[in-house]
Amino acid sequence: MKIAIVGATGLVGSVMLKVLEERNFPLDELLVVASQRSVGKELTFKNKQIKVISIPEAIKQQPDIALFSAGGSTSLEWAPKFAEAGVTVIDNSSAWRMDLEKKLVVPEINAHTLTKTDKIIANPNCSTIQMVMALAPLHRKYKMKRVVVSTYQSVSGTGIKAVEQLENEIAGIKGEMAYPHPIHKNAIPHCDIFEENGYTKEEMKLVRETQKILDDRTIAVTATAVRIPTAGGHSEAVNVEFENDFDLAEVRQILDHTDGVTVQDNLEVNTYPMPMYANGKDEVYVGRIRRDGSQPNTLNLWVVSDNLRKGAATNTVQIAEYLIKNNLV
Ligand code: A2P
Ligand code: 11C
Repeated sequence: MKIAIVGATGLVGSVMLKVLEERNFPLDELLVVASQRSVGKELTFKNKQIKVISIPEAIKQQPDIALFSAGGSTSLEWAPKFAEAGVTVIDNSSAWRMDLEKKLVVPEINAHTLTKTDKIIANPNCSTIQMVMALAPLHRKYKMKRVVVSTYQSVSGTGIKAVEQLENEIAGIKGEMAYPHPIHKNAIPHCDIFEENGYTKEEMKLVRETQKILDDRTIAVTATAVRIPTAGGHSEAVNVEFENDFDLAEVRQILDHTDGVTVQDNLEVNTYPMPMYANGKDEVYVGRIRRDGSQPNTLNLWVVSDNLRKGAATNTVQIAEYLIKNNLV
């Protein structure tokens, strides 16, 4: 397999390199691709130096799969050109997620819908992936009616500039601002741009992408997305109302048996998921599992995952692994 990473010098791109290195991925050749300003720069992969190439050069070299994480406008412009050249694109931007012709895939949930004709496959938003990983198995059993989610999102979700803003503020250095406000010692209820309805785009991704991945437009979702000064992962307080009643022990058992989900929930020893410990891991951690006593059939969960790994790079690589394993490229 010849794989290209488009956006290989970026935050997610560099995690894609790491994830490919760690897994037993069937790789014969890796192309690392970025903007013109990075062409010729060298990146390390499996102790070897690989030179960054441009997008047109990458198309010429005809990879089997291109993993894109170079922003929405690059995806909109270039993903169709790769697809026309016969390359399967797995795109981590928001460009194609809600396109009716494109699949939005979390492998543990809906990879079985993929076929050979899917040439541009969308990777969901990080905060959606971790939430649906925890909710999908419960939805199958109890049928979800409504989800109320509040997120506590890492600065790494915004990109390198935001990580630097936090580091500069901690060090007392004046630098470029990625956010309209300081993030150190702060919580900013504003992730991505505002839409006309007063919600942010990040909040609406949680609504629309959840319905698309679970293939159920009847699930009501409402979200508040907040940026906090952490770097290790996103956290989410999820309140979910089901059509059918549940048993808490059974909920734990279902989550315990879900691939990619780890339950961390032992109050006696103060065990619950936290971004500091999710950092660098591929799992989605679920804890604080408890019944919402204010209305019937309703559950509260706390869900944490490394947004750059399962929320982005790992999920993308898992889609590629699925395609290869099932002869879909
Ligand atoms: P470069 O490093 O050359 O700017 P991040 O998400 O961390 O901001 O990274 C974005 C990634 O997308 C980087 O690898 C960046 O490359 C790449 N990128 C941005 N714009 C383009 C473009 N027009 N063509 C190719 N790659 C791009
Ligand atoms: C954040 N979820 O944390 C965003 C980052 O739509 O892929 C990823 C944006 C996206 O700000």
